[in-house]
Amino acid sequence: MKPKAFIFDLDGVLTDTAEYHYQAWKNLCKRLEFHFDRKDNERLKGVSRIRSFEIILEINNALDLFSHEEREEKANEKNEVYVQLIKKITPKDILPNILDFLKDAKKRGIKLAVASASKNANTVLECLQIKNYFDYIADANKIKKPKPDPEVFLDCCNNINVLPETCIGFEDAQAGIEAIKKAGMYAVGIAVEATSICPDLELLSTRELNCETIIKNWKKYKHPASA
Ligand code: B16
Ligand code: MG
Repeated sequence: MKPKAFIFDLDGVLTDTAEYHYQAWKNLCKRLEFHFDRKDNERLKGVSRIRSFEIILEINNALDLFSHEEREEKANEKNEVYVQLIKKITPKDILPNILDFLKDAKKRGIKLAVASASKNANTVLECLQIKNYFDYIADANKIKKPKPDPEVFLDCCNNINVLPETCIGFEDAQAGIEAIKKAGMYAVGIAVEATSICPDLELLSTRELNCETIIKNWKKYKHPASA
């Protein structure tokens, strides 16, 4: 018995784009004369683009300042800067051990998918040159409810024809762990900050990813659906 699929978050799991998101938001915040620092940026991990801008407005007590359309406009301005910045991404930006882990999983016949909140996921995967490893990449433009809703993980399961309880999800953000658990999947957390919902297996970094160990832990796990 082995898991049928591994479903990965992108930013913070396969690569680290947080710095580029930071620079792009910082650029917008400077123009708007808003406060925004690296600690604030931590709160945006795994959060959708528009929700990220709302968090920045909350931090600056400026929720009343922009209409819904204006918020979209500002978030798009941030994205234009972000799109320029991610052009710099190369295979060197793949996080440690990820490539070996993907290869090992593929060899074992485990399907691979990407469940990212990022509408730029395809571009990032192309720059990393790992797009071909995946059987399915969810399109964030088509996902109606952002993480912590399980929609993006369930969309992956549907498209690769597997049941969630046979899958393992990999995430670095609290909202993502919550989404995986709500989808009914086993959750592996990678360098997740203190969370209210704990992953089933916690790793300090991608260096600790190992198919053998993860499958062994997954087998020991008593799935709520089978309890
Ligand atoms: P975009 P993930 C998330 O990706 C990022 O962690 C988050 O910081 C970002 O705001 C979100 O994607 C949306 O990204 O603006 O490119 O659509 O962690 O779910 O892979
Ligand atoms: Mg992430």
